[in-house]
Amino acid sequence: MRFTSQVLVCALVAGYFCSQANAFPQYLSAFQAKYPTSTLPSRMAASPIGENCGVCHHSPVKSDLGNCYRVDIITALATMTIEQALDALDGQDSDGDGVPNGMEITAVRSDLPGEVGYSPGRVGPTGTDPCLGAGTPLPTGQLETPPPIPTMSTWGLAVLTLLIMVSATILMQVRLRKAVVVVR
Ligand SMILES: [Ca+2]
Repeated sequence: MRFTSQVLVCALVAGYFCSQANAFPQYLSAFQAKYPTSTLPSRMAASPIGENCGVCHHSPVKSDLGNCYRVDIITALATMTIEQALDALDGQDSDGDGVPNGMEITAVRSDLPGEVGYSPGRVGPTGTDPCLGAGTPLPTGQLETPPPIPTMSTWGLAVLTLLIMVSATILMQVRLRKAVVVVR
């Protein structure tokens, strides 16, 4: 009887961990299906993190809360599927760096030719996680906050306006001179 109970408990525990282990590739597959151009998973595998699960997890510890993106995914999964959760989080900013998740994941990396995507759960030049869980999060060692989109300063806009006005004035003068010559 005791032996039977022990076998049952072992089977349940093994089943739990198997289901947990199987869930991760399923979630990663859903991520890759939604963002097929992103090279983030393979870059996480090549980084000090060492595996593509680092998109969400603190490798090698999978049982902790994970990075900011995973925190949001866990919350969303309470009421929806992984596909719906990824859709719902696409426009949100999980790591609080000012850039929506979907935009981070699909951004072309000017600093890494051929690579696409920043981490939606990590920030800064080392890829640290502002939502630190209980594990041992390794930095990516790469820029994980997209550089700000360059915007034109007020002075730049004023100079551009002045150049356009001067160019238009010169063009009008040239056309007027040609018109005068034709009339004469
Ligand atoms: Ca972000």
